[in-house]
Amino acid sequence: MYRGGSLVVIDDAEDREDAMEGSSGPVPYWISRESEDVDFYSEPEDENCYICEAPPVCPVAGYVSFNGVCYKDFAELKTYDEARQTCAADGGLLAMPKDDATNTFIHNLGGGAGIRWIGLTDLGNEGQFVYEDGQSLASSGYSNWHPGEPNDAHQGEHCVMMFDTTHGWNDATCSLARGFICQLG
Ligand SMILES: [Ca+2]
Ligand SMILES: [Ca+2]
Repeated sequence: MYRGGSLVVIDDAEDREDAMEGSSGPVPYWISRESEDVDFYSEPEDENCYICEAPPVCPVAGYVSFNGVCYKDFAELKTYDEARQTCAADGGLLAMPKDDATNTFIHNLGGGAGIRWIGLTDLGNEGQFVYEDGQSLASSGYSNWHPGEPNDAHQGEHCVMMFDTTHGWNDATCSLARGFICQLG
């Protein structure tokens, strides 16, 4: 029932607000002191009750869950390869948005406050974009290219970034230092 969480006493609405802060999904559980019945979401029946703090949804600090995948926005500027290594150090990959809801979610993680690398390149074959997990963009059924992109401009652009204001995608030079988004799982 406790799923590894710890118990804290909730005496009033303010405590409840504190306990709920930062939680997402079906946590925490309200547990009546008298009955110990588990009651998802609903208000406790008696004023002085317990709440079970669920363990973190994501296994690494700073990550936020969306549709079962944990994402984290990094504002620090890194090249695509450096960004990929940072994600790998957390046990993950650069974020791979494969639908509009996910694309919007990860864009909003950083508040749209900067360009972000996502986990998509055509480093293997020019024009054939592949996600970091090996799935081809063509087979994913989704893309969100900014108008006029990908254009493989300059000396060749093989790494994909998400623009800050539009969250449209642009192929860009992999050695540019930009923010990035990682995902776990
Ligand atoms: Ca290219
Ligand atoms: Ca481009």
